[in-house]
Amino acid sequence: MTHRQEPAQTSMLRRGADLLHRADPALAAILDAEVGYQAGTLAMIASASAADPSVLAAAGAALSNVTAEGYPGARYHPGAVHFDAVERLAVERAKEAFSAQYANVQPHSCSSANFSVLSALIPVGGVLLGLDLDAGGHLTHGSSASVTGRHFRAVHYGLDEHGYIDYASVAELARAHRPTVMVAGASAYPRVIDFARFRAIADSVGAYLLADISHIAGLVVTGEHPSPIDHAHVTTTSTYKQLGGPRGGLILIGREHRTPGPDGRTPLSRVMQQAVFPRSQGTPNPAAIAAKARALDLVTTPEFKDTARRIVENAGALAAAFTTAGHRVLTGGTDNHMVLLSVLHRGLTGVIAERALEECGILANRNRIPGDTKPPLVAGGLRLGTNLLAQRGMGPAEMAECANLVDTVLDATTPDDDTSYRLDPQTRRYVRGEVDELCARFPLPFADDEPAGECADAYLGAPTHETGARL
Ligand code: DSN
Repeated sequence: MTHRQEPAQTSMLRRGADLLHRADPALAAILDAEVGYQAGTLAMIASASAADPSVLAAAGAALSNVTAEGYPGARYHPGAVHFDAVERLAVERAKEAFSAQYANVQPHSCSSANFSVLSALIPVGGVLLGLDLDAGGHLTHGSSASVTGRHFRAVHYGLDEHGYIDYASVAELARAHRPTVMVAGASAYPRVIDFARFRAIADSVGAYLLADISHIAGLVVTGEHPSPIDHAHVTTTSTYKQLGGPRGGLILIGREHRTPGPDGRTPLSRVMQQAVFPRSQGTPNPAAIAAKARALDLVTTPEFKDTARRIVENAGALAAAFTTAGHRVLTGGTDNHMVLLSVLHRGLTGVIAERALEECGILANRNRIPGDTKPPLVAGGLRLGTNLLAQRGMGPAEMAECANLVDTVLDATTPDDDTSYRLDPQTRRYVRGEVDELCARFPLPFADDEPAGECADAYLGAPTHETGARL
């Protein structure tokens, strides 16, 4: 009889986990507590989702030990035979998932992907047109706090009086400043982005269009949001947000893959290969690329499509429940996974709302909103997302419960100034109990049978900031 052996990678991961517990119990205890914390926390962080355990296992692969600059078949080191196969698989899956003609799976994040793309297309001092950070843009879209706002002359468009992207002003700014690249994409924008309209504006001034779909990539893959792939010259995304992958980024190109780059000759696909390696990155992360390959397989499943549909449905229900409860929902609703509230209208600041909710086991982050008078670390808005709620299997009915819990906490929070506050202890206990019950009723898909919210709290003590403390 043949003895059935445990596969080598599985055995290594199991031995690694055992060794970690024996050799470094302090670290292992924190990592275990995190699993319990995630299981027992109602996370409504718009940029988060839960990676499938098979994605996490791939991210821990022995492949991590491989050093191999370059691309499959053209490496600068020997010993990349399996890494070549993995990277080719990841590229094929990325192309298939997004119906793209070109994919680069090496960027360590979408920030680094954006920097690679922008620095390949725009000369130093050239013009970049992107959404303003306060209007929901991203640091890497030309913020003065980012290298993209220092190497390039960044011009920013904003929102109209209803909170929607002001396309007329995008066209006007494009005409006035003649950008080399326009960026269509956002970190805090709850409405559909009209990539075709952006492309028409880009064409009218001869600009390249970069679409950054980090927040909505899962909706794009499943058709819940229109795809930019054939509208934009280049598309970038994170892999850890809605795609449920590892920390990392992708660069994708659709029908423009043969379009010449800035030198008028080299096709954009080749420009992007060089833009990542050697221009902005050295060694890629082979295990992260394996994990991307795994996640990119999962995003084509019917289960993922169903979750994406529920993400959008839930966000609509959440926005409606907040509106009914008297909150000011920016744009009056949402088309994607995100709901933005102005908590200034409830006499609170974003940081106070964030911290009071965190005390009760609810995670949503402060966010600056259009016309915000508060500094970035304080902010006047709260950004919530439904990715994890949908992954837990919650539907519209539970969104009313979630909105009610958030509303209850905010109502029981009394600010002393912009950053310190008092939260009624009875409300804290009540909401924490409701959160525990909700999390137990709708466990994370990867959770085991032991939700450990309170015990995680007990191990780690208070959150990393002091409760109610000043910034
Ligand atoms: N950290 C991301 C977000 O929260 O939107 C942006 O990169």
